[in-house]
Amino acid sequence: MAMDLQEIARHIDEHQQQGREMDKVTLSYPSLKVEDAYKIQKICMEEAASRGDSLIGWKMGLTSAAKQKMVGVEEPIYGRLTSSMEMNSSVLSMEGLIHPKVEPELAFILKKDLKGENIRPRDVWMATECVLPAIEVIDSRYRNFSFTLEDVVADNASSTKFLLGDQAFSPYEKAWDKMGVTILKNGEVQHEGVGSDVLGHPVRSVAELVNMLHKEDLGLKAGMVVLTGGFTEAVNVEEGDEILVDYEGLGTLSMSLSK
Ligand code: OOG
Ligand code: MG
Repeated sequence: MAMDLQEIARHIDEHQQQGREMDKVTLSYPSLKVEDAYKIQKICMEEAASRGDSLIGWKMGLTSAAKQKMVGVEEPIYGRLTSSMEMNSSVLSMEGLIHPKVEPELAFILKKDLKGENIRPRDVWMATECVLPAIEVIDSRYRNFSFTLEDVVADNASSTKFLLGDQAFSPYEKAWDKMGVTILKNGEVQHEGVGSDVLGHPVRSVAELVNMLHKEDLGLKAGMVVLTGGFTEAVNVEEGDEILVDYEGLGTLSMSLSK
Protein backbone atom coordinates (compact mmCIF):
# COMPACT_ATOMS: atom_id res chain seq x y z
CA MET A 1 0.00 0.00 0.00
CA ALA A 2 1.31 3.45 -0.85
CA MET A 3 2.03 5.37 2.32
CA ASP A 4 0.26 8.68 2.79
CA LEU A 5 1.49 10.10 6.11
CA GLN A 6 -1.24 12.75 6.10
CA GLU A 7 -3.89 10.05 5.77
CA ILE A 8 -2.38 7.87 8.52
CA ALA A 9 -2.16 10.91 10.81
CA ARG A 10 -5.80 11.79 10.16
CA HIS A 11 -6.80 8.23 11.09
CA ILE A 12 -4.78 8.23 14.33
CA ASP A 13 -5.94 11.73 15.26
CA GLU A 14 -9.56 10.60 14.93
CA HIS A 15 -8.97 7.65 17.24
CA GLN A 16 -7.10 9.83 19.74
CA GLN A 17 -9.96 12.31 19.83
CA GLN A 18 -12.70 9.71 20.13
CA GLY A 19 -10.81 7.37 22.45
CA ARG A 20 -11.40 4.39 20.19
CA GLU A 21 -8.93 1.59 19.72
CA MET A 22 -7.42 0.75 16.36
CA ASP A 23 -5.09 -1.69 14.66
CA LYS A 24 -1.39 -0.99 14.73
CA VAL A 25 -0.29 1.19 11.82
CA THR A 26 2.56 -1.23 11.05
CA LEU A 27 0.04 -3.98 10.26
CA SER A 28 -0.92 -2.04 7.12
CA TYR A 29 2.43 -0.31 6.64
CA PRO A 30 5.20 -2.66 7.78
CA SER A 31 7.86 -0.47 6.20
CA LEU A 32 6.96 2.58 8.29
CA LYS A 33 10.17 4.22 9.57
CA VAL A 34 10.64 5.96 12.92
CA GLU A 35 11.25 9.23 11.04
CA ASP A 36 7.88 8.83 9.30
CA ALA A 37 6.25 8.07 12.64
CA TYR A 38 7.58 11.36 14.08
CA LYS A 39 6.24 13.16 10.98
CA ILE A 40 2.83 11.60 11.64
CA GLN A 41 3.04 12.78 15.26
CA LYS A 42 3.79 16.30 14.04
CA ILE A 43 0.86 16.29 11.63
CA CYS A 44 -1.47 15.15 14.44
CA MET A 45 -0.18 18.10 16.51
CA GLU A 46 -1.01 20.45 13.64
CA GLU A 47 -4.52 18.98 13.51
CA ALA A 48 -4.90 19.55 17.25
CA ALA A 49 -3.61 23.12 16.87
CA SER A 50 -6.21 23.78 14.19
CA ARG A 51 -8.84 22.88 16.82
CA GLY A 52 -7.39 25.41 19.26
CA ASP A 53 -5.16 23.09 21.23
CA SER A 54 -1.56 24.22 21.76
CA LEU A 55 1.84 22.68 22.34
CA ILE A 56 2.86 23.30 25.96
CA GLY A 57 5.65 20.81 26.33
CA TRP A 58 7.16 17.44 25.58
CA LYS A 59 7.38 14.05 27.23
CA MET A 60 10.05 11.45 27.15
CA GLY A 61 8.96 7.82 27.28
CA LEU A 62 10.67 4.48 27.72
CA THR A 63 13.49 6.05 29.72
CA SER A 64 13.56 3.32 32.38
CA ALA A 65 14.32 -0.39 32.05
CA ALA A 66 11.01 -1.19 33.78
CA LYS A 67 9.07 0.65 31.08
CA GLN A 68 11.13 -0.67 28.19
CA LYS A 69 10.66 -4.24 29.37
CA MET A 70 6.96 -3.74 29.90
CA VAL A 71 6.26 -2.73 26.28
CA GLY A 72 9.14 -4.50 24.52
CA VAL A 73 10.57 -1.33 22.97
CA GLU A 74 14.13 -0.65 24.04
CA GLU A 75 14.80 2.97 23.22
CA PRO A 76 13.56 6.31 24.50
CA ILE A 77 10.91 8.13 22.50
CA TYR A 78 9.32 11.55 22.76
CA GLY A 79 5.80 12.88 22.45
CA ARG A 80 4.04 16.22 22.35
CA LEU A 81 2.07 17.61 25.33
CA THR A 82 -0.86 19.91 24.62
CA SER A 83 -2.90 22.26 26.79
CA SER A 84 -5.93 19.94 26.65
CA MET A 85 -3.89 17.13 28.23
CA GLU A 86 -3.11 19.04 31.41
CA MET A 87 -5.49 18.15 34.23
CA ASN A 88 -6.68 20.98 36.47
CA SER A 89 -7.93 18.71 39.23
CA SER A 90 -6.90 15.34 40.59
CA VAL A 91 -10.07 13.67 39.27
CA LEU A 92 -9.64 11.76 36.04
CA SER A 93 -12.78 10.84 34.12
CA MET A 94 -12.78 7.47 32.34
CA GLU A 95 -14.90 9.04 29.62
CA GLY A 96 -13.10 8.90 26.29
CA LEU A 97 -10.34 6.67 27.62
CA ILE A 98 -9.66 3.14 26.33
CA HIS A 99 -7.35 1.26 28.73
CA PRO A 100 -5.54 3.96 30.70
CA LYS A 101 -2.49 3.45 32.87
CA VAL A 102 -0.73 5.87 35.20
CA GLU A 103 2.95 6.44 35.83
CA PRO A 104 4.96 8.28 38.48
CA GLU A 105 7.12 10.93 36.84
CA LEU A 106 8.91 14.22 37.35
CA ALA A 107 8.28 17.37 35.33
CA PHE A 108 10.93 19.99 34.56
CA ILE A 109 9.63 23.50 33.86
CA LEU A 110 11.96 25.64 31.76
CA LYS A 111 12.81 29.28 32.30
CA LYS A 112 14.88 29.61 29.11
CA ASP A 113 14.76 28.24 25.59
CA LEU A 114 16.97 25.20 25.17
CA LYS A 115 18.05 23.95 21.77
CA GLY A 116 21.20 22.46 20.36
CA GLU A 117 23.28 19.34 20.01
CA ASN A 118 25.42 17.65 22.64
CA ILE A 119 23.28 19.19 25.37
CA ARG A 120 24.51 18.10 28.81
CA PRO A 121 22.94 18.03 32.27
CA ARG A 122 24.52 21.38 33.21
CA ASP A 123 22.87 23.00 30.16
CA VAL A 124 19.54 21.67 31.39
CA TRP A 125 20.06 22.98 34.94
CA MET A 126 20.88 26.45 33.56
CA ALA A 127 17.54 26.45 31.72
CA THR A 128 15.36 24.91 34.46
CA GLU A 129 13.09 27.01 36.67
CA CYS A 130 11.69 24.22 38.85
CA VAL A 131 10.90 20.55 39.18
CA LEU A 132 7.41 19.21 39.97
CA PRO A 133 6.07 15.80 40.94
CA ALA A 134 3.84 14.52 38.15
CA ILE A 135 1.53 11.66 37.25
CA GLU A 136 1.18 10.80 33.59
CA VAL A 137 -1.89 9.04 32.20
CA ILE A 138 -1.05 7.02 29.10
CA ASP A 139 -3.64 5.33 26.90
CA SER A 140 -2.42 3.61 23.77
CA ARG A 141 -4.88 3.78 20.92
CA TYR A 142 -3.70 0.32 19.82
CA ARG A 143 -5.53 -2.87 20.68
CA ASN A 144 -4.17 -4.65 23.77
CA PHE A 145 -1.78 -1.74 24.43
CA SER A 146 0.56 -3.54 22.02
CA PHE A 147 2.81 -1.77 19.52
CA THR A 148 6.20 -1.47 17.86
CA LEU A 149 8.53 1.52 18.24
CA GLU A 150 7.12 3.07 15.03
CA ASP A 151 3.50 2.57 16.13
CA VAL A 152 3.92 4.14 19.55
CA VAL A 153 5.78 7.16 18.15
CA ALA A 154 3.00 7.71 15.58
CA ASP A 155 0.47 7.57 18.45
CA ASN A 156 2.28 10.43 20.22
CA ALA A 157 3.94 8.07 22.69
CA SER A 158 0.51 7.14 24.14
CA SER A 159 0.13 10.68 25.55
CA THR A 160 -3.30 11.35 27.02
CA LYS A 161 -3.35 13.40 30.24
CA PHE A 162 -0.97 14.57 32.93
CA LEU A 163 -1.26 15.99 36.41
CA LEU A 164 1.36 18.27 37.95
CA GLY A 165 1.78 18.81 41.67
CA ASP A 166 0.92 22.25 43.07
CA GLN A 167 4.19 22.58 44.91
CA ALA A 168 7.23 23.50 42.83
CA PHE A 169 10.70 22.53 43.98
CA SER A 170 14.04 24.11 43.29
CA PRO A 171 16.15 21.99 40.93
CA TYR A 172 18.71 21.98 43.78
CA GLU A 173 16.25 20.74 46.41
CA LYS A 174 17.30 17.13 46.02
CA ALA A 175 19.63 14.67 44.41
CA TRP A 176 16.80 13.60 42.09
CA ASP A 177 18.58 10.39 41.16
CA LYS A 178 18.49 9.31 44.82
CA MET A 179 14.79 10.07 45.33
CA GLY A 180 12.61 7.00 45.78
CA VAL A 181 9.05 6.90 44.42
CA THR A 182 6.29 4.52 45.39
CA ILE A 183 3.00 4.17 43.54
CA LEU A 184 -0.03 2.83 45.38
CA LYS A 185 -3.47 1.84 44.10
CA ASN A 186 -6.31 1.68 46.58
CA GLY A 187 -3.79 1.68 49.41
CA GLU A 188 -1.64 -1.14 48.05
CA VAL A 189 1.90 -0.66 46.85
CA GLN A 190 2.15 -1.44 43.13
CA HIS A 191 5.72 -0.48 42.27
CA GLU A 192 8.76 1.26 43.70
CA GLY A 193 11.47 3.07 41.80
CA VAL A 194 14.25 5.58 42.21
CA GLY A 195 15.33 8.59 40.16
CA SER A 196 18.39 6.84 38.79
CA ASP A 197 16.04 4.38 37.05
CA VAL A 198 15.37 7.19 34.54
CA LEU A 199 18.48 7.19 32.33
CA GLY A 200 20.71 7.35 35.42
CA HIS A 201 19.21 10.72 36.42
CA PRO A 202 15.98 12.40 35.25
CA VAL A 203 17.97 15.45 34.09
CA ARG A 204 19.52 13.21 31.44
CA SER A 205 16.08 12.59 30.03
CA VAL A 206 15.65 16.32 29.35
CA ALA A 207 19.14 16.50 27.78
CA GLU A 208 18.37 13.50 25.58
CA LEU A 209 15.05 15.06 24.53
CA VAL A 210 16.78 18.25 23.42
CA ASN A 211 19.36 16.24 21.48
CA MET A 212 16.62 14.21 19.78
CA LEU A 213 14.61 17.34 18.94
CA HIS A 214 17.66 19.03 17.49
CA LYS A 215 17.73 16.45 14.70
CA GLU A 216 14.38 17.91 13.59
CA ASP A 217 15.66 21.46 14.11
CA LEU A 218 13.30 21.75 17.10
CA GLY A 219 13.95 22.82 20.68
CA LEU A 220 12.35 23.64 24.01
CA LYS A 221 10.84 27.04 24.79
CA ALA A 222 10.81 28.90 28.09
CA GLY A 223 7.76 27.92 30.13
CA MET A 224 7.47 24.48 28.63
CA VAL A 225 6.82 21.34 30.65
CA VAL A 226 8.98 18.26 30.15
CA LEU A 227 7.92 14.90 31.56
CA THR A 228 11.01 12.76 32.03
CA GLY A 229 9.37 9.31 31.79
CA GLY A 230 7.93 6.73 34.15
CA PHE A 231 10.19 5.61 37.01
CA THR A 232 8.36 2.29 37.24
CA GLU A 233 6.02 0.11 35.28
CA ALA A 234 2.69 1.78 34.56
CA VAL A 235 -0.38 0.84 36.63
CA ASN A 236 -3.76 -0.06 35.08
CA VAL A 237 -6.62 2.07 36.37
CA GLU A 238 -10.40 1.91 36.26
CA GLU A 239 -13.35 3.84 37.64
CA GLY A 240 -13.22 4.08 41.45
CA ASP A 241 -9.47 3.62 41.75
CA GLU A 242 -7.45 5.89 44.01
CA ILE A 243 -3.85 6.42 43.01
CA LEU A 244 -1.25 7.81 45.35
CA VAL A 245 2.37 8.49 44.47
CA ASP A 246 4.84 9.12 47.27
CA TYR A 247 7.91 11.16 46.29
CA GLU A 248 10.46 10.51 49.00
CA GLY A 249 10.83 13.57 51.20
CA LEU A 250 8.59 15.78 49.03
CA GLY A 251 5.11 14.54 49.77
CA THR A 252 2.46 12.83 47.71
CA LEU A 253 0.34 13.36 44.62
CA SER A 254 -2.99 11.62 44.23
CA MET A 255 -5.49 10.94 41.47
CA SER A 256 -9.07 9.62 41.65
CA LEU A 257 -10.68 7.79 38.76
CA SER A 258 -14.29 8.73 38.11
CA LYS A 259 -16.91 7.65 35.57
C1 OOG B 1 4.65 4.50 25.76
C2 OOG B 1 4.82 5.77 26.56
C3 OOG B 1 5.88 5.59 27.60
C4 OOG B 1 6.90 6.48 29.73
O1 OOG B 1 6.87 7.27 30.66
O2 OOG B 1 7.74 5.57 29.65
C5 OOG B 1 5.88 6.61 28.68
C6 OOG B 1 3.79 3.50 26.48
O3 OOG B 1 4.26 2.87 27.42
O4 OOG B 1 2.63 3.34 26.08
O5 OOG B 1 5.07 7.51 28.75
MG1 MG C 1 5.21 8.50 30.68
